[in-house]
This record gives sequence, structure tokens and C-alpha cells, in this order.
Amino acid sequence: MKSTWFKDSVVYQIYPQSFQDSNHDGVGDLKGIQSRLDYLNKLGVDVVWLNPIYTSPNQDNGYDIADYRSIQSRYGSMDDFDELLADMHEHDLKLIMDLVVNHTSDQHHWFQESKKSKDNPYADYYIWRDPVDGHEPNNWGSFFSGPAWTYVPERGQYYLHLFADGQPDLNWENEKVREEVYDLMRFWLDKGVDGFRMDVINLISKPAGLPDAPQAPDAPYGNVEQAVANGPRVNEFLQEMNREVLSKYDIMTVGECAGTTPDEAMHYANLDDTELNMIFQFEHVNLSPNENPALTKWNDEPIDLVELKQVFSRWQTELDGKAWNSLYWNNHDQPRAVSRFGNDTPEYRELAAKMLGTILHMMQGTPYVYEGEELGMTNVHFKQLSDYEDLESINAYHQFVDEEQLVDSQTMLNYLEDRSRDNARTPMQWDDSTHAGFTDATPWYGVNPNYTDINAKAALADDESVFYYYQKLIQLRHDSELIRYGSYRLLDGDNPDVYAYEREYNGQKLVVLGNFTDQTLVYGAVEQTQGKLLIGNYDDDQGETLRPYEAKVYLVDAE
Ligand code: ISL
Repeated sequence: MKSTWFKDSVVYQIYPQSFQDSNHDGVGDLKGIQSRLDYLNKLGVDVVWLNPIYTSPNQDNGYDIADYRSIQSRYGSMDDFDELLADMHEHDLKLIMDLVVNHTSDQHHWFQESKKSKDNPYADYYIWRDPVDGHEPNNWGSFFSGPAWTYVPERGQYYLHLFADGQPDLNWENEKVREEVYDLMRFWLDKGVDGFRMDVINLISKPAGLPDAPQAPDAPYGNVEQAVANGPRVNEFLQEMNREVLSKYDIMTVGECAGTTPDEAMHYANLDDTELNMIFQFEHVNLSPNENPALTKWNDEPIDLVELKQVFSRWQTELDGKAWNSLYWNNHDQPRAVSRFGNDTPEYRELAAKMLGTILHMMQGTPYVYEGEELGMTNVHFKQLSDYEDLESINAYHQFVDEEQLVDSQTMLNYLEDRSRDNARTPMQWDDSTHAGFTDATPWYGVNPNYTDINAKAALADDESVFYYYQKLIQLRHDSELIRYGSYRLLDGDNPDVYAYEREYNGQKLVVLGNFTDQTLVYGAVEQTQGKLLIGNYDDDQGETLRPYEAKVYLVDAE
């Protein structure tokens, strides 16, 4: 396998408004990020992915971009950005930007022009359709509830928005639109940024004729992900983007691709480098959906470990030697890893966070750490609707409780507590001072009350912290081709309590074990006692006894 830097890197994701405020307005900003680069160096990560920082009305926290070439003023100026990028490079950190080009904001001047008439220069930049019998052109529902179409009287037409009404979808069939996108990409790459995370990039090519989507019996609209994901021209568009732009720079790319299987990933993330370097697949984070398909992801059931192992193992083995994986437990759209997949009670939180880190960081692929994950930050456990900020959560509550009456209020609040994106968006917990050292003003969003115990200052003062454990996991990966490139084999797949797998490379083998329960188990199915313990989350090794949430990694000679 050819070694390239994206394969050898660990990426740290920063949600700018929640990372570090520097100018006392309660919102994180670029100078705040710059003040924390030493912290990132200490952790040992190689690349930073910044969620969108461009000018935006923030209907969807920056994923609705009004100007791709300017910095949103609450984050700072373009000079601040240039300084941050230079300082990151000084710190040996690469920077990848969020590229959101499935849609723009409705405030973008392209859309402001487009909606005026059917014959202006931007008329065809978006996806406009005539009403059908006085209604929406098809049954598509928005990812954020309600129909995916909004009527504009000036044009007498509907425009398509797979997300909020303020996020109109760009028309990728229009060559001019594609050229605009390639141009804005060059603008950032010529500044020296090191790549892109591409938002919902597998939704850019819509099926010809925009046919109705499959619709679950109780669901008010058709499932737009099933209708649009991995559309007819998406690979062609990405190949064109690769030829025109990506291939001309030494950068990394990761495409966000919900609803994608390993077979499709072979194209997107192929090793010949004709499209992207890797994708974010969603199969593990979409486990334990509601049994009523109309409610999709909204649920509060724990995951089934056997299913989780099947998902990861399929991606690990099917992509091996053909495409490259990204590895993540959580991000700004997902609940906190330790709460969703582990155990966030005070007794087990740190053990579970380290165990999850071990299982993920020993796999083949590029690991992503979401801000605060390295501290074992937890879900916020909100109890009432007024605590939520994210439009996805708020709209889903109204749709399923008030309009469709598919669930009662308390049940939906339980679902939000478990799955809401807001769990990931509370401010970074730096220390135990007011507002956790994130800001000295009123924060734009409340700090998780557990910040007095869970914070970076406490973690840095404790040799046994989740932080230092992650530091060691990252160091091990940097030092080991076996961890980066070894093949993967699942062990004991039916075991409902333990995740066990091996990696193998050049005559050496790793055995990775994780106890996903709060019980002490006897687990002797592998030759672990003959190997050298590389890392573990207890301070001694009791051989076949696996204590609650224990994780161990052994290095053994392969036969
Ligand atoms: O999580 C989902 C819906 O609950 C996914 O199906 C969906 O693809 C995901 O939300 C897409 O996320 C990305 O695009 C959104 C933005 O709100 C997210 O923050 C971003 O990560 C629209 O730009």
C-alpha cells in the first residue's frame, strides 16, 4: 500500500462556535482556536477539520452559506483566518475546511437572483419545478421535517431544499454551478488549506425526473435519503472535480455520505485517487433506529454489540486494499460517544471512553476525534424542549408529537435526550471556572453542568486521564505500520459483550479486546496472554479476566 499523509493522520474536529471564545461575546472564534494549538500539539493530532466558518444567517449553524469567500464576523476576519492557517502550519497541523455545496443559504446572492424570475443569469442555479395540481412536485420530505419544497410566488414555482427552507439545493446539472464550486474551492486551496470535508456530497446528483421517494406507512413524506443518495451522476461529478481541482493540490478529502454501502465507497474512496480519499459512512451511527420507520433515527434504545461489530467488520474487510476508511464515533451531528456506545455514569465513564477509543483507533483508516471526546465529554441530558437549540430536534418534536401524534411528549423528549445533535454542541470544557473557561461572557449555548469534574485542566493534571490515553493511542498509530495498514479479522463475532479483533501485517499481529459491559467477564478465546500488552485501561493485566469496560491491545508474533 502506498503511504500518503491522509492515511497516517489523526484528525481533530472543531465546532468553532463551541470551542473557545476570545473576544468576550460568548461565541467561539478563530483567535480562540489559535490560542489552543499547543493543546492540540500535546494531544498529538495531525489535522484539524473546522466546521463552516463562512458568512451565514445560521439557520443551520453555518451549514447555510451566504458567501463562500468571507468569514462570518462573529468568528473573526479573513486576516484572522490567514493568521490561524499560518500558525497551524507552524504547529505542524494541517487544516481542512467544510465544503457545503449541495446547497447554499437562501441569502446567497445566487439564490436572491435566482428566485426573481425564470430568465435571469442565475435562474438555473437551483432546482425549480412547477406545482403539480397546485401542490409540491413530489412527496419528498426535508431532513429537518416538513416538505422538501417551498413555493416562491415571484417565480410561480417551488424550489427544492433537502434540508431547511433556508438551504436551497444547488443544481449540479448546470455546468456553471459546477464551475462556481470549483472556483471557490481553488480560492481556499490557493490560500494553502490542506483539504475539505464535503458536506452531504453524495446528495448532489438528483435522480432524473425527481420521482416520488419510498414512504413509510405513518410517515408524512417520502424518505429523501433513499431517493437521492448516490444519485446517477455523483461519481462523474466527483471525477470532474478531482480532475479540475483536487488532483492539482497535495490535500486530503473526506465526503460525508449517509446511506452508502462499502460497494459504493469503493468508487468514492478508491485508492487510484480519482474521486475522494475517504468517506464518512453512517451505518454504525444509524444502528438502533426506531422500530417505526416514520420516526427514523429518533429512539433511546442502546446499540446491539453484535450488529455494531458486523458493521465495522464489513467496512474494515471490504475496503481493505481497495479503498480507505474514516473512523469516527461521533461528530457535531451525533450524541457523545461515551453516552451512546459506552457508559457515562461517574463510575464507568473514563473506562468506557478509553475502551471506545481503543476499539476505534486500532482499526484501519483515518481516525477522527470530535472536540471533547478526548476528555470523555458526555451528553448533556436535557429534560425539556426549551433546552434545545438545533432546528432538527425542535422540528422533529413538533412534527412527531404535535402534528402527527406518533409519540407522546415524554417519549420524544427521551429520544431527544439520547440522540439530539445538541448533545455535541455544548461548549468545550476547558477548566472548572464559570462557563468552563470557554467564555467569560454569557455563552451562546449553556455549558454541560458536569464541567466542574470533566474538563481539560483536570485531565492534563491526571496521568490516568482519558486525554493521556488518547495521546498514547495516537502515538501508537504514528509509530506502527501494523496499526495503520494491517489487515483486520473479527474474532468471536457472536459474543454480545466483547469486541475482539486482530490486525496482521508483515508477520506481526495485534489482538484488540474491549468489554462493552459493566460486568467482569472471563474471556479466554484468544492467545492474548502470550503477547506483549501495548496499551490497556486498567493498571494491571489479569489475563483472561476482563473487568467492566476493560480494553487491552496485545502485540503477538503471527505464525
Ligand atoms: O444526521 C442526519 C439526519 O438526521 C443525516 O441523515 C444527514 O445526512 C446529516 O444531518 C447531514 O449533515 C450535514 O449536512 C447538514 C448539516 O445540518 C449537518 O450539520 C451536516 O453535518 C446540512 O448541511
